[in-house]
Amino acid sequence: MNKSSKSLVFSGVQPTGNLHLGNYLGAIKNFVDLEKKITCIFSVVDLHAITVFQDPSELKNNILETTAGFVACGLDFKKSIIFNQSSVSEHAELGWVLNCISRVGWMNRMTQFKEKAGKNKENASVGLYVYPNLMAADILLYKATHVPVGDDQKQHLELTRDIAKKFNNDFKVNFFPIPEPLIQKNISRVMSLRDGMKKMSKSEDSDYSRIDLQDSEDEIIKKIKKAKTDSLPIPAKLDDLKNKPEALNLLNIYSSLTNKSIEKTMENMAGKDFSKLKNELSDVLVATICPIGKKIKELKNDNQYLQNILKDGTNRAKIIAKKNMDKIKEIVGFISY
Ligand code: AQP
Repeated sequence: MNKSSKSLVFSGVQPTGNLHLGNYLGAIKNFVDLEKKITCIFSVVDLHAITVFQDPSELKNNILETTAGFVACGLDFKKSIIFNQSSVSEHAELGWVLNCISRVGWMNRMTQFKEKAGKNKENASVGLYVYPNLMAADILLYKATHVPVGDDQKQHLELTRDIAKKFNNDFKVNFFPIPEPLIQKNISRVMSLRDGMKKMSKSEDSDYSRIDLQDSEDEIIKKIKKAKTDSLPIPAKLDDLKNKPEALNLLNIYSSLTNKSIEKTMENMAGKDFSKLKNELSDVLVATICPIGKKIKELKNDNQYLQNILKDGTNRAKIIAKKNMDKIKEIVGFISY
């Protein structure tokens, strides 16, 4: 990562239910490393969550629970700005401006909309369709230079870069930096434990497809035991896992949690049964995830504490958002009073 005094990280997580191992390894673990080196803004992106209907009282709980998840995973809310997106109205304001910069043809290429809307796309919300423009607004509002995300968000990041370039070009300014994605090298996409071709996700029906950060030790052990693998021993070469996505996924998860390369893990595990890997993986998952889950549960008992974190973060985010939005309005040609 090329760091300069202007470097700034932005990333968001939707409050749509239990955080899972994919959110942790693909995004939040990276946030914790980054905040040690660079100014970071992390948002609980509630405006994104409502692109699919959310029960209002559940949404409130989920906003607080996601905040608890950030803190439990090790984020320092005194250092980084942690806030919920809807409390800084400039996100929606810039989202509209960017709706007018972004092109319908660009939107139509977004694969996540196609996946999420499925066959029923005529009935999907317009918000779900223009979600990537709001994501671009989240990032560009703070003139963020780096965005840590899972591999599933890569296409939206590319769109953000196109929108930033088009805005700068249309208005003949050099206002928005072109943000760089920061995608975990050793594990960019954690896959479902039941189907190695699908990403681990909150909305997948089967609980056995994912490890939630609040799972108990027993649940983790049971889920890993039931995870799909291979009847043959672990091969020595990565190439031999080409058609075995579930087996590769478990090895990737284990490598990421133990901070080893997949090649090193395979060197150590070659010839052993997958049951051996499953035992070791369960141990390392229990050691990593259970303390986080315990902390989330503790923090959830103190809503006021969590609300204070969001309130303080909102005040700090608003200062940057207002300053940049005022400038954007001036560039676009609006009159502000
Ligand atoms: N399986 C995954 N592997 C790696 N990274 C992942 N992320 C999500 N799933 C995986 C990353 O986590 C961050 C926050 O994701 P999000 O909650 O904002 O949205 P999402 O990608 O829509 O998460 P889900 O679990 O898949 O939710 P649903 O089921 O509601 O769609 C992002 O950086 C994302 O890349």
